[in-house]
Amino acid sequence: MERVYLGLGSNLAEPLAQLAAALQAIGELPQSRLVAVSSFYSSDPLGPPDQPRYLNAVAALNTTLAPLALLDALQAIEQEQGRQRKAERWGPRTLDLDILAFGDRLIDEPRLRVPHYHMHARAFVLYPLAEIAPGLRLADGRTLDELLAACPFSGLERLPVTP
Ligand code: PH2
Ligand code: MG
Ligand code: MG
Repeated sequence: MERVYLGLGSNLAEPLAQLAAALQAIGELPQSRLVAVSSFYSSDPLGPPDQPRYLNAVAALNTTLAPLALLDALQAIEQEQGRQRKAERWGPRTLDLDILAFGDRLIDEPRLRVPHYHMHARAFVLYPLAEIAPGLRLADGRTLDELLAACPFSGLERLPVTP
């Protein structure tokens, strides 16, 4: 079993329902067990500003799936929930599922880089991650505490209730 951390995001078509459905689907992945889910956070859009606010969360999964098999399964969930891949970088989306960390692996492949390449600068990833993985050390040696210290809690609102 390896411990995987996943970032969830949505800013289209009822983000709350999108994340709830995604968590349900993640909970049904083969060879895997969903072990924790953070609070949900409303966050300023990163990227083009003319898009709705995002709803973000982080989940922890134990799995024996290989990284690319997990990526395939996550992309199938994104597709199932109406994800349309567009050229626009960081544009709006019904569902985005990102592998943030995968055990102690460093992965650098065309389809997958782990630890997630942008997570260090994203409050909407680091603060929910800290709820469910305090003291985490990434495979490249960086600690979550270090990353948090360099990433202010800004543009972020922790929502009181998680469905
Ligand atoms: N995801 C993006 C682009 N911008 N902004 C926020 N607040 N949250 C996201 O999850 C997000 C984003 C592309 O993955
Ligand atoms: Mg993303
Ligand atoms: Mg993504």
